[in-house]
Order: sequence, then structure tokens, then C-alpha cells
Amino acid sequence: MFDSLQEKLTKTLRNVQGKGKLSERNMEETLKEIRVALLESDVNYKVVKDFLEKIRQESIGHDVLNAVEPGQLLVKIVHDEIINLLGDEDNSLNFADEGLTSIMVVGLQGTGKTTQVAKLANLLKKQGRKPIMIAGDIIRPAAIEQLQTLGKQIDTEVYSEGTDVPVLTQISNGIEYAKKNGYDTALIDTAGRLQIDEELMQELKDIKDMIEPQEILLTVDALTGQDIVNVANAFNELLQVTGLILTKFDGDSKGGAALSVKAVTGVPIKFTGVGEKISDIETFHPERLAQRILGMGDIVSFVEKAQEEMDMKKAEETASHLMDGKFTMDDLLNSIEQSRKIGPLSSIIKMMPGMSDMANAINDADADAELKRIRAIIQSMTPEERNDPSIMRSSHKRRIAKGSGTTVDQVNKLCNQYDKMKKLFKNMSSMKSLFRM
Ligand SMILES: Nc1nc2c(ncn2[C@@H]2O[C@H](COP(=O)(O)OP(=O)(O)OP(=O)(O)O)[C@@H](O)[C@H]2O)c(=O)[nH]1
Ligand SMILES: [Mg+2]
Repeated sequence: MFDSLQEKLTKTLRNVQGKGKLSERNMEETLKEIRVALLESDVNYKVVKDFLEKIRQESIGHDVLNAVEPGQLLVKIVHDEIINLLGDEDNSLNFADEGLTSIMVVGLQGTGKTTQVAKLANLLKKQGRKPIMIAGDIIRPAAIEQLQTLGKQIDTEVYSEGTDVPVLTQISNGIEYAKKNGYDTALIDTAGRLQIDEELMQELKDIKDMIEPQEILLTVDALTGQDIVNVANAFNELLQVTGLILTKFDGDSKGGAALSVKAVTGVPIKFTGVGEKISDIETFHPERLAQRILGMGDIVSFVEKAQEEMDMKKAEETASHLMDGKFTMDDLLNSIEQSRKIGPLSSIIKMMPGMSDMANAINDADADAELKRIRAIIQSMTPEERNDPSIMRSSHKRRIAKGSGTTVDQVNKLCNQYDKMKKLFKNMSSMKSLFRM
């Protein structure tokens, strides 16, 4: 998996390294090559489009660090965007605060539901939980037997009433049984179909409504190719899936479709199935996968270090400016960018004097957009204007709005906020001089 994607990305990125300068032209060429590599690996075309757009924006927005070559910086940007694509949020399982946690595993036929139910039960056991598996695929006797065989292998009880009792009744009884017998987690295996069909979806929906599970995990088979995205969307729309299990990750598919599922559905990837054995399941780590796809860990950590050093320098500069009662637009941008790394933008901005209006205007989903806007406005100013925005006339502001793709209103708003902060820092530094030893 990912062999050819990795090979192509690595080759493309190696090409731009050592070029010294990243010109607009070789940047375009590189982006084109990345695009081809992603598309050929079956990454969804919309995902590719967004991915490249983000890389382009990040590359333009980034200060070039003295210590690193632009090509190396690009490696880091691509690496970070792959992590973004895969989702870097919390992907652990939700458990009920008390009582029984129920986890439904759903998916198309043959995608690995039954196998993952057993793998999960085994994993949870190792974590000290007490799981039971409930057979919710009762149409074929073989399906129940398969689960029972797996249950024996991992010494875990399977609840089933055979093929004659309606599935909803069985699951309801199974949940009661689990509660009575001191189990803390019920894993429910469900039936699959070759394609999305109404009857199956209704059955799954009925089960969901009845047991209100803490987790609905969708198994998606990495070998499926592009269609995987549509299937995942259909399941998610009806069931509000809480996590994905990418199965057959050990196979030799191109992998790109699997990479797209998180980006398209917004559902986090929680596990990967990496083989047929019970122990072949892994908690999903976006960084590790990004490393595997890009295989340039050395460069990534090198750039990270250089960025940290640069950040330190900037922070020191800003601090010393503040202490001297000087405060420029560059300082404003620096301080927002520094603090952005600490937590959600709105909460940080709220802490900044005079900025609470702005914080209210931001919901954190828009926070990145807001930061980008501020950055674009400040970067469209001349160095003189950044040092002293009071020299700006209306015509300057019109130029800046145009250059940054914003409005004169937005430029004015930023200037007002800047003025408030500057005033406050001035007061602070004069207070400080009172105490100076
Ligand atoms: N290589 C590999 N094979 C897997 C993985 N997970 C499941 N399989 C295999 O895929 C096949 C189907 O798995 P099942 O667990 O029966 O799939 P299912 O979704 O329950 O299938 P139905 O109940 O028929 O809908 C079996 O042969 C499994 O051994 C995996 O992560 N890697
Ligand atoms: Mg099954």
C-alpha cells in the first residue's frame, strides 16, 4: 500500500530540494507532479484539489526560514497537509461513563465487520474491559458460526438466538443479557450487503435507534477504490458514523481512496485492519501514516527545529518591542501566530486586550480563515506601513484591501484593533519603567 504514491511524492520533492530557490515556475511544476501522484493513487479529485490549494496557500504564507531551503520547507508543508487530510483529532473510542458501552460495527459485505468485531473485543480485553459480542447478522447460519469460532479463539462470549428470532429482538435481549452478566462493552456485528440497499440501511437505523450506541464504526475496505467514498457518505448520512476502520490496509491497493474517506466524510479514522489475524488491528496514528507515505522524516524534523528556533527569535523580538513601547503590525501578526500554536484562536484573542470584539466574531471553524485574512492584510502593507500604520491614507488602504483580497472595512477594523493594543502596551511599558530597577 502507498508504495507508488510514496515513490512519486518522494521523487517529486527530492527534485525541488537543493534547487536553492523555489520559483513560481518550479513550484507550479511540483504541484502538478504532486497532483498526478495523488490522482494516480486514487485519491478523490476534490480532495486533491483542496489539498493542493492548501499547500499553495501555506507555501505563499510561510516566511522562508534562513536555515532551510524552500524545497525542504515544502516537504514539511506537504507532510503537515497529509496529517490534516487524515485528521489529527482525537480518535479514541467513546465509552459510556457508567454501565454498558455498545459499539456497532457496520459496512458492506465482506469488508471485514465480523473480523474487526473480534479484533476489537480482543483489544478491549487487553485493556482490561469485559466485552461480549452480539451476533446481529443472523440471515446466514455461517455468519453466526464465524463469530462463535472467533469468540472461542479469544475466549469471549457470543450472544445469539440462532436464525429464527428477529434481529432487533435478539440484539435487545443481548444487551439486557450483557448488562445482567456484568459485561461493560457489547460489540454488535451486523449484516452486510453487496451494495447500499434500503432494507439493510433501515435495519441498521432501527438497531441504532433502539440501542443508542456510543460508537458506530464503519468498516471500509481499502481495496475497494474510489467508490469507497460514496459508500462511506451513504452510511454516514443515515447513521452518523462515529469512526472508520480502514480494513485490508495490508493489501496492495493504491491506498488513495482510503486516504480520501476522512476528508470527504469528516468521520475520523479510528483503526486500521492490517491482516487476517485477530491481533492485526492498529489504532490509527495520522503522523505515522504521513511518515510512511512521505518517508522523509529527517527533513520534516529538521524543518520543525528550524521553525522552533525562528519562533523563539520572533517571540523575543516581539517581547522586546513591547517592552520598549514599540509595537508594529509585524509584532501583532507574530503574536497572533505564536499564540495560535497554543490553543483555539478565539480563546487566545479573548485574552488579548482590546480584541474581545474580534474573538466574538470568530468561531473556531473560521479561525484559520481569520488568521489568514489578518496575515494577508499585514503582508500587503509596505514595511513603513507595518511599522507605523498611522501613515496610511484611504488610497493606501484601498491598495492593501485589493492586494489582500479583503475590504477597506476589514483593513480599518484591523487598524483599530492594532491601535487599541498599542495603546495598552504603551501603558504597560510606562508602568514597567516605574518599576525598573
Ligand atoms: N488482509 C486482510 N484481510 C482481512 C482484514 N479484515 C478482514 N479480512 C478478511 O476479509 C474477509 C471478510 O471478512 P469478514 O470479517 O467476514 O467480513 P464481513 O464484513 O463480516 O463480511 P459479511 O459478514 O459477509 O458481510 C475474511 O477473509 C477476513 O479474513 C484485514 O484487515 N486484512
Ligand atoms: Mg460478517
